[in-house]
Amino acid sequence: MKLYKLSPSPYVRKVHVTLIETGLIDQVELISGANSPLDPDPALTALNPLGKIPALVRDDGGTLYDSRVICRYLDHVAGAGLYPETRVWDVLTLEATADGMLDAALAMTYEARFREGEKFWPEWVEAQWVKIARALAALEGRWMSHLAGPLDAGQIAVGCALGYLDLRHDARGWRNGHPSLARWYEGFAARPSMQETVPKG
Ligand SMILES: N[C@@H](CCC(=O)N[C@@H](CS)C(=O)NCC(=O)O)C(=O)O
Repeated sequence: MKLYKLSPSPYVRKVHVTLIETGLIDQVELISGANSPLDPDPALTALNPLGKIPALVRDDGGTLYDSRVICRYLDHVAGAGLYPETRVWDVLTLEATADGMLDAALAMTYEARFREGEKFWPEWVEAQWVKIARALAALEGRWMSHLAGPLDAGQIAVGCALGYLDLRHDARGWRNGHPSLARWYEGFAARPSMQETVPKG
């Protein structure tokens, strides 16, 4: 298998952590490249018409995207039980919550990177942060017992989302008002799979 990646992408990190946790990491060639919404890599758009990473080329030549599809596929191949049948809807909802946080956080990053000067829209950026703040409150208020349970794909997604907040939106201080979540993240971030995939730059 081949995984198209870009170093600090939190969606790629979800897949990378899943590869390590499922023991499939040695079966995948990691292909690094540059990518941008304004100038997508043609090699990538040939695989994923949306021009987004991660994209996974399977051994039979078929390509999978996005991170949720790839993580579920890898779990299926490895039989790792990261989407356990008994609580699959909770796991998927938790993963969707974390991915939604990432979508909002990435939109904030892109607003600053691609819409400089007069195009920059602060109210819209704040509206994205409000989504993240509501999700943080939901994690702290409703999801802590799930997060404390056996490893699953929802936890991996939350870990990668919080790691991305540290990387790009540290000044927002997400830990304030979320002590249980901050404690959980401290333990989760110490996992070898998280340590090996710490984003750089
Ligand atoms: N829902 C997708 C999101 C992937 C995504 O937005 N990746 C970013 C990099 S962090 C990207 O490739 N952006 C390029 C673009 O938006 O055109 C997933 O979970 O894989």
